[in-house]
Amino acid sequence: MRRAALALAFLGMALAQEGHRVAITHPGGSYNQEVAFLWPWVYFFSFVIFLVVAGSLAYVTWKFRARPDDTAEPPQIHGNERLEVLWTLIPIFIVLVLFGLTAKALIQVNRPIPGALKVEVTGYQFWWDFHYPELGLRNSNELILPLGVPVEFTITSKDVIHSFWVPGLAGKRDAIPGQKTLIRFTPKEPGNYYGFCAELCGPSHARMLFRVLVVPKEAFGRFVEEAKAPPPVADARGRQVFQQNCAACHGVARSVPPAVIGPELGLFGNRTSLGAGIVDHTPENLKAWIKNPAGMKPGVKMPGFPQLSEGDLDALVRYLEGLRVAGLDLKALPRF
Ligand code: HEC
Ligand SMILES: [Cu+2]
Repeated sequence: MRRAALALAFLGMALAQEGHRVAITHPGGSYNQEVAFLWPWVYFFSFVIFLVVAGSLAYVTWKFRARPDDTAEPPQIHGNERLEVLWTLIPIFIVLVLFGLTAKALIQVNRPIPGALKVEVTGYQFWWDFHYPELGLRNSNELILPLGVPVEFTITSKDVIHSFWVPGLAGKRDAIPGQKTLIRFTPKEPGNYYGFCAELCGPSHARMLFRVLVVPKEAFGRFVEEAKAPPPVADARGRQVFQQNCAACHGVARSVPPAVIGPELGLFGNRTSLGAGIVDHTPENLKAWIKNPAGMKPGVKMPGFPQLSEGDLDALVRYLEGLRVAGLDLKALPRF
């Protein structure tokens, strides 16, 4: 009995955590703050309408129920002008109030913000690329943002339609090949936010995740400065293995190479996740990924490397883990 209660409690906690991860009411950013403001109004009017409609229906059904001594047809009533005017005017009023509030929120979230940090988001089957054109900086699958600084995202895709969605921060935006879509928001709470692809895009659509790491402004400034340096070489042999097997698809320059096929790995050592957010970043998961990515992600566009010797694999992992900037502890962030 106590065990069952404990299991239930854990389940509740797990659900609460999961719920929080995808909570669009979590006002982690300016966009969601507007949405969170709209919700109580919509709920309020919906509740009042529900009470009035369901209440009158219940009342009328009970009051005019058939009685044993009913023989003739009851009096037939056709139309009631006062009532009809009333039930036209009240909904019009409600619609106008909701329209006004929604228009205000829409204008607010779509207003261009001068001096906003620009980020170009590109969706690929099945991963995400993030480029800061003004900073000459590029990272994949994990997007690092400064707290309290407005950001303007330009979103596109290299293959099929994807959709960029971080429920804890803002609404969805489609990533459409050959087109650019826009979304703007200011992160208001530091943390590790979960992002999703919200448009069915192939066998691993559900495994096309990403993370948004909102860090204090000073930490972001340091990160940008440190990331300008060429990536360190933690293991010379590992680097050689990388050049021979991986460099055709993966860049490590932390900037935009001309033609990329796979995620930028120049900041890979700082990632909290692996395989576009699907598993935690550990050396074991990394080895399993390199040997057989398709085992973790069906339809993945990276070949496996089962032929690498244990020694080469270890060296490669050391090299990849070394591709990081110091002084950026992303694992300590609260998770939303
Ligand atoms: C043919 C191109 C190609 C080659 C060669 C290749 N990869 Fe990849 N790699 C990809 C693609 C595409 C992805 C993204 C897969 C996904 O998440 O859907 C990827 C993802 C990764 C990731 C996960 C990155 C992240 O942020 O989660 C790592 C790590 C990685 N590759 C390492 C390697 C290593 C090490 C090698 C060499 C042994 C290698 N890759 C060779 C195309 C390639
Ligand atoms: Cu997708």
